[in-house]
Amino acid sequence: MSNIGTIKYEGAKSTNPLSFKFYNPTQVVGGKTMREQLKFAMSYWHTLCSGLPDIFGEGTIDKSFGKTAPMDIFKAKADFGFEFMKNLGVDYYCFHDNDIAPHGKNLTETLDNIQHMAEYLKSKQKESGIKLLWGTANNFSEKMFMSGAATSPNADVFAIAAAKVKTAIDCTILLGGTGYVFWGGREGYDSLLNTNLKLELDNLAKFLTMARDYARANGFNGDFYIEPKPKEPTKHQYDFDVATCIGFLRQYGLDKDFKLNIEGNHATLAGHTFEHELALARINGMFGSIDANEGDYLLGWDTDCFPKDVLTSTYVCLDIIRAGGFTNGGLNFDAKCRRQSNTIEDLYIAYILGMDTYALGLLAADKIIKDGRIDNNLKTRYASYTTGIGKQIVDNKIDLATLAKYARDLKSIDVQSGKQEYLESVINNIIYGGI
Ligand code: XLS
Ligand code: NI
Ligand code: NI
Repeated sequence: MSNIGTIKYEGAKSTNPLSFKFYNPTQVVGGKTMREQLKFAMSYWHTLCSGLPDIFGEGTIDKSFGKTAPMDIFKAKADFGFEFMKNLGVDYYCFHDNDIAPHGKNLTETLDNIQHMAEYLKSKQKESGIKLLWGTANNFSEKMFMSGAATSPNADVFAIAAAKVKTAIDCTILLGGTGYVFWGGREGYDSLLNTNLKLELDNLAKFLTMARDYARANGFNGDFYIEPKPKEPTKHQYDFDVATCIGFLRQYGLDKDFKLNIEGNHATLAGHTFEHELALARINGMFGSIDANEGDYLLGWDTDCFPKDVLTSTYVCLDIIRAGGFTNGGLNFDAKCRRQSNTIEDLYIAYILGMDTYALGLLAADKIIKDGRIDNNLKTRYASYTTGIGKQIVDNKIDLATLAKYARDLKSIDVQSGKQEYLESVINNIIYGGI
């Protein structure tokens, strides 16, 4: 246990690193408190498990929390995690099956350990009021998953993946989780020379369908999420981006049960902005949950940095508000400290950074909506679709030949400025106007 206590809101003038400067949980923004709007969650894996290794070197922080026996280590992780969330006022967490319990000698022992620890987490939830946002299964770390899980060429691996997902779903139900995530892990391929693309995609859909049916039959009413990511570890991940996932889910009839868990760093790896992915999910009714993190401009992989970019958090919060807020989802910090930030204090400060960044984003997004300049400009820009020929197009009241005749009779047209720089300056004006 650390000796760091409750983290309090001290306001922007405070220089205490262990205080919130902008995140004031009880402050009402847009009709709800910041705490209700943002629904922060702790990622079990980065926070309680990762020792921060990289491909050139071992971990720099020990996360065994002073214990040696495997089960004791995992209980200590849970104890620390719940204290950590309580101190920060983080109300939710997310986990992979293997994050919460030690591996056993075989699959049955491993699954028993996971179930046993889920009971322990249930008691921790009960005494703290902290809730599970979503659960998932790690079907990518072990050697047997090297060629995928649901898309493995080996049917026995498919079966083992199914067993793990069944237990992870059971635990999610036990813990009252409102979501269940599938991140594709190794569901993808590196070479077409050894890949049956059609069978792999069909199998992936079959796997998700079975998981959905099992969970629904066993009382899970929450949302399933696919978490898009374009590459890493495989060259071609099947869940590339939001558009690809929506197409896949619709093709296989899964779009009623599945939404998307959108991660900032995955969006940028796919060549999109975070807000593009969120907006596309939203307009398709598939906005679900958020993995809040960011990449590094100079490194081309999933660096999972804690969010610090207020412009991005502003755009993300605008989209959360436009989607009507979270329902079953929340804002999970799928983020880790840099390898050189290897103390428990660094971990607290990293969460404070992320939470303050999203508090600023929420405050700015609320101001942008109230200010009205951005929304009004958008309305004016598309005004030609609200009357006359434009309205007929929108209402499906006109055909191509009639449009052609209309076009020939036009005397002049006036395509107006997109005013991008003006709008960007409005955003700066709103965000930094108080400096
Ligand atoms: C990896 C993913 C992973 C998922 C959960 O890049 O972000 O952490 O969120 O499996
Ligand atoms: Ni993630
Ligand atoms: Ni990621």
